[in-house]
This record gives sequence, structure tokens and C-alpha cells, in this order.
Amino acid sequence: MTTNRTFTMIKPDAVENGHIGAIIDKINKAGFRIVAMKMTQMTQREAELFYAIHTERPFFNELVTFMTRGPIIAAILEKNNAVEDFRALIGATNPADAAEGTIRKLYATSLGENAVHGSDSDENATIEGNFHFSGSTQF
Ligand code: 3AN
Repeated sequence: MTTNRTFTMIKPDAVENGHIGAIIDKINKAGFRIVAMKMTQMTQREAELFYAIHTERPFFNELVTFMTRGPIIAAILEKNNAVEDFRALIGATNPADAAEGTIRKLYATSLGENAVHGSDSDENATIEGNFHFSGSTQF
């Protein structure tokens, strides 16, 4: 099933470093429509649930500490082929490997603090969007 939607977070490093506006501009110019957007700060429990798939990874605690240390921007984005096109726009997980012009190449700090999240499948886009936008804000 293709939903044509993906979910993103502008992570605490990019918010701290003043990159919210530049990243949203890149998202708009790449043709994504913003369906929902909010600034929020994840609790430890929320971050542990969101990244539950990484529970056994050595960087899990570091990831949870990072993702809860400051505000994030959470958003649902719409475009044809949204998941794949957004992953291309943000670039490789490690900014050192990310292609020129990608959001991570331009704005990420390190492998652990890599500026943005992008869903890796249509299924996860739906799960992650519902995680941050539920109930009366169901889009
Ligand atoms: P992506 O965000 O590109 O889908 P994942 O899902 O493998 O990458 O990892 C989720 C997040 O975990 C990354 N965005 C990054 O912040 C962090 N992460 C991944 N690998 C490492 C690592 N080796 N060391 C520290 N943090 C990592």
C-alpha cells in the first residue's frame, strides 16, 4: 500500500542550531505538502516507545537521551512516493556519507545527532504519524 505520506522529525540538534526554517524550506522546495506539524518535546517513555525497534542496539540510551534533551518539530508530509523521496532528500544516516545538498549533509552534526528523521516504509510512516498526531488531530 502506498500512502504518499511520510513522517519526519526535526531533531533537537537541528532545533538548537537554528535550522528549523532552512529545513522546512528544503522540504517545501522539494515538493512536499505539510499535512500536520507541531513543536513538542518527547518524554523518555515516548522516545523509548518510538525507537523500540532499536532497544537492543548499543546506541539506544544515547539516542533516547538525545531525542529528549530539547524540542523537536514533528510533521506529516505528503507527496507522490513520499517515503522514498524524503529519504533521498535527507541523505544517509551518517552525515559524513550523505550526498551533497541533502538535509543531513547540510545540517546534521554527527551519526547520532543527524538533524532529521524520515520514515523508512509506508507502514512505519502511518505508525509514526499516528504516534505524534492522534485523536482529534488525526489527519
Ligand atoms: P535512519 O534515521 O537513517 O533511518 P536508523 O533508523 O538506523 O537510521 O537509526 C535511527 C537513529 O538512531 C538515527 N537517526 C541516529 O540518530 C541513531 N543512530 C543510528 N545508528 C547509530 C549509531 N551507530 N550510533 C549512534 N546513533 C545512531
